[in-house]
Amino acid sequence: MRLFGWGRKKQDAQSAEPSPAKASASELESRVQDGAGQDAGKDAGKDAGQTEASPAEQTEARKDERPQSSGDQQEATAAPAKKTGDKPRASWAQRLRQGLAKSSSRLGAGLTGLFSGGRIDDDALEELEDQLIMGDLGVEPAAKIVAELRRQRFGQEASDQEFRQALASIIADMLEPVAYALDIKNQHRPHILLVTGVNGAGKTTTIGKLASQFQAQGAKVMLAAADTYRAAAVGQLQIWAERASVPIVTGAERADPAAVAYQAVERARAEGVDVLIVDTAGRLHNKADLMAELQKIVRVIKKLDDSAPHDTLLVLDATTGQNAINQVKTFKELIDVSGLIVTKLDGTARGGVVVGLADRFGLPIHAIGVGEAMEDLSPFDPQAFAKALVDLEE
Ligand SMILES: Nc1nc2c(ncn2[C@@H]2O[C@H](COP(=O)(O)OP(=O)(O)O)[C@@H](O)[C@H]2O)c(=O)[nH]1
Ligand SMILES: [Mg+2]
Repeated sequence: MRLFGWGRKKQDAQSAEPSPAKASASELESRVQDGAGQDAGKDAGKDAGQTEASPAEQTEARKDERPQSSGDQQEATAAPAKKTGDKPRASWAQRLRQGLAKSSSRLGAGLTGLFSGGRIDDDALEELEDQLIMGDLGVEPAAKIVAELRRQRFGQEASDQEFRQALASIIADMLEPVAYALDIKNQHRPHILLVTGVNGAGKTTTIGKLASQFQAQGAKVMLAAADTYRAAAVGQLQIWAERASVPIVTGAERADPAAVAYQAVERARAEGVDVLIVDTAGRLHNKADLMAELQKIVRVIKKLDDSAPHDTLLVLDATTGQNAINQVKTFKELIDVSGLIVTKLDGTARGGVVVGLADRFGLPIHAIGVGEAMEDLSPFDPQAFAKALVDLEE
């Protein structure tokens, strides 16, 4: 049984719309029965009183409290999909377009000169390849895209719009195989997400966004501050925990991160937490240190749950462009990365790197971030992404 709307593969999302509400209702019932609901009250504050309300009432209650708990930022993604599903999608599409504006204006400007009323000939394709490489898609993906466009449309005349459509559809096809929303099942409780990535990649911010979105969908969430390398890192996660009204497990400064993770798993189990998200340090003295630390965290978590971590996410900063590719290579050597989240697509013209990541590694891309607010993280939608990237209107 899948618990959360967020946790379903995109392909399932349309067909199974009403089920998450049902699932979380029975889930909440069983929580109340086993007494875990009361514990939630201690830490998660506002959610406690809602465990006995009907799902509909909970939805309303959450909507009402949103502005108080975290500013007015959660509207779009926090609204449960069962309502209509349309509005949040539309506003995400807008934010995605705005977010990708720098990338698409770089690529889009190049395309405009290329294809206006022209024919898809050798010159145009060659120029397109250059534009794609300059747009940070990477040399190989650029060559593949051009080869496919050549195969489909060589010699044809096409309007600017038709060129962009053909291009977007080829790019979307390349992205489709890696577009998996995070698949949180209640088969593991807690479902443990280990979040890794270099310093500044956006780990803590992403954890905060995930926590608030899971929470808004009825999950009981807990955070673990296992980035003990800098005191500020714990404080930053604490702020996100408060904003999302979720409990957090911390240790003293320079505490053993594995010990923090261990305590968090113990407590999450005792309290019937659905999703435990573990923050980690991204910068230690050297690569060997980092590997030792991450592996120790994993080892210690496994003592309590052999199947954990259930997801090992690598957070990547899109502004680093092709360097993101190197980061994946490095982290794959350090730890068993199960999926990627790409952040800061709003701050860069290098959004094309997402295509390179998809093509190069085939690792799931679970979500992308286009800003610092709660709702600026969303499951990765290849069609919308490809269209926004080539500056094609919906
Ligand atoms: N513009 C933008 N900034 C982001 C995004 N994600 C994270 N940030 C910012 O990037 C900086 C580093 O993020 P942080 O979560 O602390 O990274 P960490 O070191 O990996 O935990 C912070 O200032 C965040 O607000 C995003 O999607 N867009
Ligand atoms: Mg951090």
